[in-house]
Amino acid sequence: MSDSLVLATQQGPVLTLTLNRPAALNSFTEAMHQALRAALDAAAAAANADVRCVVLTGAGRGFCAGQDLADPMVAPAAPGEPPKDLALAINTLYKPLVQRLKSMPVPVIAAVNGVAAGAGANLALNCDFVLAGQSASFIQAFAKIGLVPDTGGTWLLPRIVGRARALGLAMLGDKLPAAEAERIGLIWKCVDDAALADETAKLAQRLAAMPAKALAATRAAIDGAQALTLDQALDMEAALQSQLGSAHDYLEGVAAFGAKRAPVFTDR
Ligand code: T3D
Repeated sequence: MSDSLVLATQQGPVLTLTLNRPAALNSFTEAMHQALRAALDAAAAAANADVRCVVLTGAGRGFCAGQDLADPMVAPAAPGEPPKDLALAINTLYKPLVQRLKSMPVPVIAAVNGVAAGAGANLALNCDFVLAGQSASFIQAFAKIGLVPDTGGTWLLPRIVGRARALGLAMLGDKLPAAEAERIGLIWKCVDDAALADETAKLAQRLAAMPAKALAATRAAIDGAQALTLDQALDMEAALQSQLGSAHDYLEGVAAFGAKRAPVFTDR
């Protein structure tokens, strides 16, 4: 297998990015962060109309074990040396990664093929869909090493599963099996391990044929509405419909409906 830290393969309009440090459960080094950002930036580039859905997954038996705790950027300083400031990694690597995911012009699916721990778990939860194999699990590992959930965990967890479960997951750091993650609404779906690739491909191809611009606006609206009053949300919806209603995909969607044919969406 290639020694690239992020493998990119494209099948039709679906780009799959595979985190590729299997010996360390695809934990994040600074270099893997840079490779993933570059791949996501390239997929998002306005000129890149070929990509209409992105899948994130991991090589080997894990999805991502979060920060590589041995990476020089974060590994505890030697005695007598000044402590490392972890905010540097957050501000320069994790925060931009979350912002990149949330501003992708196309849907992003996490295909969680094994353990997703710490920032790896929250990387998955920042995607639009999380599909997980039966043997996968989610661990908010931060408290076990004296940290708080990051990579958006403090924002995401209570919104997805409510405060009680958010605190339970974050303070105990227990392994949450994929089936239980689906049951409590933390993820979209848990499937048999053997079916994960096929189920992911089916969902990705389906999303790729949908109106990307409307899907990206839907993500922004659903997330953004969390901080709005109902009246503000109604105003935001009106503004978005105003923009989308004059775009090609709306005209195409309505025309296709009237003609009883499949629509061909191209806006991005
Ligand atoms: O620090 C900052 O910049 C702030 C940002 C923090 C973000 C974070 O993500 S903090 C949380 C970091 N992640 C963790 O604390 C998880 C640590 N890993 C584990 O708890 C376990 O590895 C797992 C529960 C994820 C999986 O357990 P298991 O038994 O299936 O596998 P293993 O044997 O523990 O790991 C396999 C190998 O991967 C092993 O290497 P070895 O001994 O075979 O050479 C292990 O050391 C390596 N590995 C796993 N996780 C990490 C890692 N190496 C470096 N960093 C890791 N996070």
